[in-house]
Amino acid sequence: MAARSLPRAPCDDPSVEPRFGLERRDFFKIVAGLTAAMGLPKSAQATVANAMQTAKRPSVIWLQFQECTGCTESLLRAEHPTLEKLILELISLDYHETLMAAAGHQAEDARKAAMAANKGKYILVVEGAIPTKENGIYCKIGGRTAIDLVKEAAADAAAVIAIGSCSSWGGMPSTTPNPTGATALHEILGKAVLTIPGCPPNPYNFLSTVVHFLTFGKLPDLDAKGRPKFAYGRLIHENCERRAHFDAGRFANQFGDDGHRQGWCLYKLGCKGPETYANCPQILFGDAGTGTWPVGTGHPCIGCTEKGIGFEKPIHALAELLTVTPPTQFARPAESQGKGATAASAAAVAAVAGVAIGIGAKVAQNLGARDAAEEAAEKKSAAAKPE
Ligand code: FSX
Ligand code: SF4
Ligand code: F3S
Repeated sequence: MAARSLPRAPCDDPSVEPRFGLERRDFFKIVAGLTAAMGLPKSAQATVANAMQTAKRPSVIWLQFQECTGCTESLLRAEHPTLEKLILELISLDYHETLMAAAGHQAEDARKAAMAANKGKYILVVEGAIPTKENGIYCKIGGRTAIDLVKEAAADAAAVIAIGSCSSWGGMPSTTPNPTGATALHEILGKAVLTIPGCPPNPYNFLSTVVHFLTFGKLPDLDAKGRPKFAYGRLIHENCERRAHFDAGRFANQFGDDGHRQGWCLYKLGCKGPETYANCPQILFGDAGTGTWPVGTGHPCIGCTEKGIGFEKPIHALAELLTVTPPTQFARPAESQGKGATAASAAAVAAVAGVAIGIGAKVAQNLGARDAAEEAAEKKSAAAKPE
């Protein structure tokens, strides 16, 4: 029987990164990934690595209101333990209802103590929407409304992060008819906050945001909706592995049909990738390898990061094509497969040769006229030939 070596404590080995219990090689692989995910140049890797190893862990107070705890679950139940470990080593999670052992008055005291001990310095993370109808009675903790609790906690926070779509823009609880008046965090606070939408959000984007904060002492650049540009700057459609099929006009028309089985584009099944900003195809989910994101598994993106799309727009409804590229670069999504050339496809072919639509159609027309003229000439000469 082969001898089994006993596992060593990580810190016994000088080649091991002490803070995270990782081999240095693995640690630097993660640093390289995070640096790239934040859109920073390779030269920033050393600074990022240094901050991750030495920066003081910021205190984080995490509140949960109208939600399904999916944000927390996605953070803690990564297939591979590295992500969760990294996050918990980088921050000091001083209050989190799902994770703490305390309950009742003890939990209330723990929140107040954590806020007092880190006054003005803690990061407030809010998961879940905040109900506002009937003065907020639909979500109360310890006898106080979510509105009251979140305003109190935000007053002394150094930074406020809305994690998940519920907190970022209202998410699932805010969908029509929104019986509880579920509202986004920024509307309750009356000021902009950093948002990490997604239902659930990708924990890698939370980790990158924290690492950015530790490395540069400030939050990353945000878009108009408060989302880190490094994570939400591009449409899913721009980075989708099925994009070549879209461009070539190869679509799944039904779940389980030939196109679906072959991994073709899911646009006609209602994929919202063309109108949804997120980095899902680049960073994937669950740290479990390739294909681990909705479209990768064969399901259309439902636009879970986008207000007005996720949970509002029917799953089968066609997405608006937002990408600013010449329209003739698009395939003919409205055309059914297997049909012969149409005016649109003739124009698309002409556009590939760099010709504008109008001229393209003219070229196609001229080609047709030339063919007809050649055919007539051939017939004429054949008829003129002696028997
Ligand atoms: Fe659930 Fe979070 Fe969705 Fe909402 O994620 S995964 S309903 S965004 O607040 O817990
Ligand atoms: Fe990918 Fe959806 Fe765009 Fe098709 S429509 S390329 S599946 S993002
Ligand atoms: Fe959500 Fe679409 Fe990404 S459904 S997880 S934004 S692929």
